[in-house]
Amino acid sequence: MQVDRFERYWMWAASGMLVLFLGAIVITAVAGSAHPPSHVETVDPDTIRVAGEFATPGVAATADGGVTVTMRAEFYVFRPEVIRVPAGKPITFRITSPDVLHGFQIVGSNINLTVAPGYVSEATVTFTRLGEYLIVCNEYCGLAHHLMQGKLIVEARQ
Ligand SMILES: [Cu+2]
Repeated sequence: MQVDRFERYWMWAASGMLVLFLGAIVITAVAGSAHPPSHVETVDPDTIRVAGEFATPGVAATADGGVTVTMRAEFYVFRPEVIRVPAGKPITFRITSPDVLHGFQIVGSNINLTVAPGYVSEATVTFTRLGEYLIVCNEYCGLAHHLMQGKLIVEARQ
């Protein structure tokens, strides 16, 4: 079979790129411990309102000096609606939903989580700027989705 010289070059170049990119994926997966984002922690959405950590959402200090904010996103409110956290400390948000898919975005920060019923979404951030941050749901969740919002207040460290 006769293959044109330039076509052969391009076939080798395309094959080389395939090997290069596949190698990059394997190297980052093995050496860099990179893995696709996934939820590994599950909860029963039917019982989170009455049992477990999500039955009493709120802010709690952790032993390592940080803060854990346990939250529920549900039709059409975040619980708690107003959160007060200290600046300069790692804040870990743990949030789940008892009903449908919601979003949890803290405007002005890099926190943007999808909140799926049955799963716990978690992210940690340290706030350096004092003041109020708007929390919005950015996944359409129903008729009053546009009213679903909360407030985060970052206060000076006590
Ligand atoms: Cu929504």
